[in-house]
Amino acid sequence: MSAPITLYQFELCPFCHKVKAALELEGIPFVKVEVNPMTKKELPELEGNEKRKVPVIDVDGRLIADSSAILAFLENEYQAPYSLSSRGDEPNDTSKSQQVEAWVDEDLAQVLPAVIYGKWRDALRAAKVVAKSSNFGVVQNAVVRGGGSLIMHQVAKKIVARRGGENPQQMLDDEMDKFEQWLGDDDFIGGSELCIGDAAAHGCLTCIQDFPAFEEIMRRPKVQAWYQRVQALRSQRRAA
Ligand SMILES: N[C@@H](CCC(=O)N[C@@H](CS)C(=O)NCC(=O)O)C(=O)O
Repeated sequence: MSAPITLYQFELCPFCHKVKAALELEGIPFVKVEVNPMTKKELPELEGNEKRKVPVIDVDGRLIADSSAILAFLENEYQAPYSLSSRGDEPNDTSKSQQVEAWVDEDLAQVLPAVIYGKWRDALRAAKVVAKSSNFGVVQNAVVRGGGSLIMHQVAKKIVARRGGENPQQMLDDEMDKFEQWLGDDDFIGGSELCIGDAAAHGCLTCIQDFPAFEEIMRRPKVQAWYQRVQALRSQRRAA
């Protein structure tokens, strides 16, 4: 059996959570390496990742960056115990899955930081979560807590400005309206079986589970039922 996959990540990165959701839903064992957001010294050098972004996975020495490329690799090239492509008689709606994954990358993953880091108190709390889940040493942890919250707050302000200067909570409500429409009365995004779109959206939302915005999203009964359905599969399939 090959070595577990290594996932280089930031604890509060929605794209990293997207990869974690897929790994768990596919039953693939993995270990996490928390990357210091200020130095990124843990992150291996990788061609085409000039900006040195996470997530990156290491599969037996092969490095892959970008959450969508990683999910495609896991689905197409990795022999995972479970698949996120339809295997049933009733084919899942692949185009909808792709549409939802693109929405997660371009909209949901952009709007969530604006909501959770928009207020100073939340930005500080987020930076504490990152520092707590890491082992960078006393000084670096303090730098991450202080500097991290400053950067996150700036990032949030930029996102809001770029997206038209609306109220972040309103932006999130609009995005979740879209998601609810895609879901309709189905169990999963593509119909009766899980797809990559479910993994992407579930992972992205898991990223903010400790923040008030998450409770707000879970007030939508259909979204909550879907979230719990996917969560149950994640827990059941997660590799030991
Ligand atoms: N398209 C990439 C986006 C990854 C991304 O933006 N990662 C952020 C963290 S959420 C990052 O590593 N930023 C570090 C930087 O830009 O210096 C993906 O889907 O993986």
